[in-house]
Amino acid sequence: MPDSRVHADTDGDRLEPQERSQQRTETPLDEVFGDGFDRQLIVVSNRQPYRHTVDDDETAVDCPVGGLTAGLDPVMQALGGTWVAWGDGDADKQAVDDEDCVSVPPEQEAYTLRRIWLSEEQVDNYYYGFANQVLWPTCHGMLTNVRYEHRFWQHYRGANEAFAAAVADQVSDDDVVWFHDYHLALAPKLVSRTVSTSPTLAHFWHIPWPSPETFRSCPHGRSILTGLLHNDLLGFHVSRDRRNFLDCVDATVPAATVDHERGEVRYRGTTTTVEAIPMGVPVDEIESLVREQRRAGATTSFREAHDVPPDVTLAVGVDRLDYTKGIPERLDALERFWEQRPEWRGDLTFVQKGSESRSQIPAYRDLQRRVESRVETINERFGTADWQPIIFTTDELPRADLYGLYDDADVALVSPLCDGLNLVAMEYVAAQLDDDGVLVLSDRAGAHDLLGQHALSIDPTATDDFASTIGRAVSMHPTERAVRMHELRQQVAEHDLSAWVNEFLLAIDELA
Ligand code: GDG
Repeated sequence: MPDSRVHADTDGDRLEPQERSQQRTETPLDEVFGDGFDRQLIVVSNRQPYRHTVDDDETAVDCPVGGLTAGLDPVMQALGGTWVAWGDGDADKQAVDDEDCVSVPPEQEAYTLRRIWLSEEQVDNYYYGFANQVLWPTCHGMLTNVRYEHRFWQHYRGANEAFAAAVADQVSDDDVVWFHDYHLALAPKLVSRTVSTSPTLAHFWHIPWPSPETFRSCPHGRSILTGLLHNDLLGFHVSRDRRNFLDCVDATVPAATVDHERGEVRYRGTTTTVEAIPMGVPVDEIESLVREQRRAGATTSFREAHDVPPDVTLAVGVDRLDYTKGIPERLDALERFWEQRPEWRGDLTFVQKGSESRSQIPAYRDLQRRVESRVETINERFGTADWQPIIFTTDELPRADLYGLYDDADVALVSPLCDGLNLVAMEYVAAQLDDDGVLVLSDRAGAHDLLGQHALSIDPTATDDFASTIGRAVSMHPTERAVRMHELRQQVAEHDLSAWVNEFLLAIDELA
């Protein structure tokens, strides 16, 4: 069965919709998102924003937690339109009408969710196969994790056809279709071939784009590129990915003309504008949830539940258990730190929240075992009767509790080996209402382009340097913390979620 406990682009654990709406600040959304945008929007993503399940013979609706679905749901509520996604809930089929549509959110009915159905075989080969064992490791430059089988590709194409057919049913002339991520690279081409109308097609690619040298080994790489070249607009988080994409087109698609300076590709009658527009996090909402947690005296509840005394410094890492996130490297650096700085034994506790993810794939199961065993070794080596160096949990926290934990944490360790952006780094910064946290950030995360100047920058594989940076973070003078965090918060506020949506919609409006 599909894994439903992972995050952001693809994935998500589930919250009751009521809980989500309680978590949202009272903003006049239509003034925040898409100001002046009056075209019908069709969002297309692998994961759906609402899922119907059967619970004790009763139908329940839950929501994914994570960047993409949680971020775009308020946009769709404000603008209306249709969201096309895979119906993976066991009661999803009962909830839809004859056209596979259901109005959401259940309590407000602001837009239409159009579900498409995938068989178990399709999910195994399209989602766990081509998307997550070919494109994901290739785009992250981790070619040793690539596993390719021909059936992966057949089903990837089949699933993209199913998404494209659903879009074709819904779309009319002046509409904007906004595809998301690496699951749907062929859908733009399939839609443009199917429909007689001419909607604007736009795509946001949430993960990195590799160099031509790496991309060269991607099975069906040319089809992936030409699929995307049917979009009018293609967005990446950072300019490095945009540049790599243009270089890959140059190297792989001779029929395409690439204007590197303008970021435009002309191919078979379509001009694709390629932009770098980094996503953001809902800063107002995070701040208001942190304030609520403070009022309720709940920001220290994680610490209290795990018996960490108030005077112990707390560092935190929050990730899906993914081999791109650099979790073993982080544990190596912490071990080195406690080795070299014994005075910090008993005085620093590290919390690693690691959500289980894609556990049908061997590389993910191996990673989880490796992380668990490293945590055990370090805890046995340094732990004492009243101090556990590392608290590792796979439990999902409701967003308010997660933001409360960020608020309580003195330091965040964000150490991916490769990452499109990294929302956790931005969420941690947004939650530092008193400007008193320290962000340690890998120079390989897209977020480093925005935050690298005021975060403590690390190479996640340079264990000694990483360990001494942890030392610097935990002992940083409050004035330096405040100066750095103030700058970081300004960056994150300037590039928040609504700024991302508005910039992307504006870029659509500005297309020739
Ligand atoms: C992909 C790209 C890009 C985690 N644990 C809990 C929880 N989370 C939420 C975090 C954050 C999200 O999951 C993870 O987002 P990331 O950006 O860190 O990572 P990916 O899942 O790999 O996302 C990435 C992103 O797409 C967006 O474009 O930044 O580079 O790989 O939002 O808060 N949320 C809750 N409880 C948890 O226990 N509520």
